[in-house]
Amino acid sequence: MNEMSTAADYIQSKIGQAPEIGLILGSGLGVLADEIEEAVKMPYEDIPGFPVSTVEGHAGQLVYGKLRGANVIAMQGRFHFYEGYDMQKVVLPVRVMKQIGIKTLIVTNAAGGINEEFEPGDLMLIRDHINNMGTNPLIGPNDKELGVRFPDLSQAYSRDLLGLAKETANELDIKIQEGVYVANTGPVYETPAEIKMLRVLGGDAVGMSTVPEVIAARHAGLNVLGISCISNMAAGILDQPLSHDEVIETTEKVKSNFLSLVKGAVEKIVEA
Ligand code: R1P
Repeated sequence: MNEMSTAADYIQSKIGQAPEIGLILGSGLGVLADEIEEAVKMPYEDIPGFPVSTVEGHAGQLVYGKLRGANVIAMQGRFHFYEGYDMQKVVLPVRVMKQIGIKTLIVTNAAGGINEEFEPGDLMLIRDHINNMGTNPLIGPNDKELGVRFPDLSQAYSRDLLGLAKETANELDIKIQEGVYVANTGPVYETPAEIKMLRVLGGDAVGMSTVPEVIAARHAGLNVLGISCISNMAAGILDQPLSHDEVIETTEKVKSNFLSLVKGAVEKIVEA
């Protein structure tokens, strides 16, 4: 049995009904998993073949249960390429979540604002992305069981889900931005010159995750909703150094809007 099926079997032995929605919770955003009711928690180290989280703000467990009446499974902590995991490992959880039944993936992250109209603490719905990582999780032999050789990414982020999330934000009176997420490998934050370049290329926010997961999700036919928490302005915009502590502090401040937006979107996805 392959790594994916072994992990999926383990998770299925711990949970009830198949989850409809998978969530990947970014730096400092794991708090959403605490809202899940009737929670079944599975530490990554107990799941066969799973990597473990090494980054602060990433608890390192899967949480299954009910959110606004929907069966969901959330990754409280993700895996980043810069941690030393190869791309196959970075996207393994997405494939496992697909195997256990999810149809929709809500992917979240903490990101630096490139767009100067943004402010730290803003939430940005991801309209599109730029893969600036220099690699891709689909490199290598294509497993036809997972998806096609040449996946179409012309609508990597579902327009329907984007509309539904906007509607949710409006109803809840939550300020919302929309834009393009650029993924770099990290772990360094960008230089001011790189940020200038990314702005010219059309980027609105920058981070070190999400894009590999979204590529694997689209390959697997999942519908994707992406949400960035603008945790700081990217290098060179404000005259101050960047730090992961600041990232975590901002996500803490934006917690209540983030929780309301995601829960509201989940409710609408299930109703749709
Ligand atoms: C840097 O502060 C970390 O925060 C973001 C970056 O990608 C990087 O890992 O984390 P998430 O993308 O996991 O939210």
